[in-house]
Amino acid sequence: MSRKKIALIGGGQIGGNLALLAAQKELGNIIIFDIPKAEGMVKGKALDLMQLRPHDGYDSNITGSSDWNDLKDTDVFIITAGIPRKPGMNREDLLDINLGIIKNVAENIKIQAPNSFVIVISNPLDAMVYAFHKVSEFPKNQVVGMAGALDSARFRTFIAMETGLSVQDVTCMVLGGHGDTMVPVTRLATVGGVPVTDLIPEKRLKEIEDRTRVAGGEIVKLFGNGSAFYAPAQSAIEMAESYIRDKKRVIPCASLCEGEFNIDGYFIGVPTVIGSEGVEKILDFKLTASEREELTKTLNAVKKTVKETKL
Ligand code: A3D
Repeated sequence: MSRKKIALIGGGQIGGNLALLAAQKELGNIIIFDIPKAEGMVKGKALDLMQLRPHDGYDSNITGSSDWNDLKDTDVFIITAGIPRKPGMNREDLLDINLGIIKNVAENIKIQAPNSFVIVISNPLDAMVYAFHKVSEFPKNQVVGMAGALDSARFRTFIAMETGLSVQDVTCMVLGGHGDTMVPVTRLATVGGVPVTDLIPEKRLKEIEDRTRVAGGEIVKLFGNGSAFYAPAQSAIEMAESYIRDKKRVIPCASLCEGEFNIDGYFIGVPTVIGSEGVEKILDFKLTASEREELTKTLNAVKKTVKETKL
């Protein structure tokens, strides 16, 4: 079986970490792609990563490029091309610049690899994945956005920190858009199968939910320049791995809903099965009245940003 070809569009903070993690998991051969001005940077990162492999013996090949022709017949794209937030900015402030970039990337991917599976990370996420889908005209199973995987990992982290229990045993999900209106579904969060509502007082749980909603901003403030990159990279790698190894993991992802959760025509965070067919299924389930209300609120926020794309 030949190795998969994985292209990372954008070789900045997240892109470099994606390359490292994909190599460590030996998901395939990796190309870090960026604009011509950054070609030396991505070629340098690729060479540096090549020289890390002998220690643990990863055989993935890693290269850098700014030539779209090198990406012909790529199996998996992970897109981080664009600019990240600075303190005081919200994700929507990135729309104008990143929209132009995503459109260009979508047109090129359509030419080079029309059968590929595409994971979008660039912000504002829900609008960028929508734009990619519109411009590329890819079937909905081939396009997905990474956000819920990260937001849920943040929620899990805060619950583990609060209880002092292993993060490995914390299960929970965050639904909705990748913004301050996201919906941590606390009712379904458990530690080793025990409901968190029995482990953490309600008031404290509310504070953890609130911290989860603004967890990205908390890191932006600390950095002073740029946004989180380690956890976002790992979250996207989990999704890519599930596709490449046909694991059929259930991961909250921005998937195109066509009736699920009464949402139609929008990419938004919902529990998604990722396997060798890409987005294989959305697992719809019954929400409580207040969860439904929160989901409507987050959907309205997504709709507003999507409208601004004029697509
Ligand atoms: P950064 O380190 O600036 O890397 C972005 C890279 O994209 C740079 O190297 C640019 O040169 C490159 N780039 C710009 N235009 C193009 C183009 N047309 N083709 C190819 N490459 C291009 O940013 P980062 O890696 O920290 O973040 C990347 C994006 O991810 C930003 O939009 C962030 O807001 C977003 N992000 C999303 C999440 C989610 O959970 C959805 C989390 C963290 C960051």
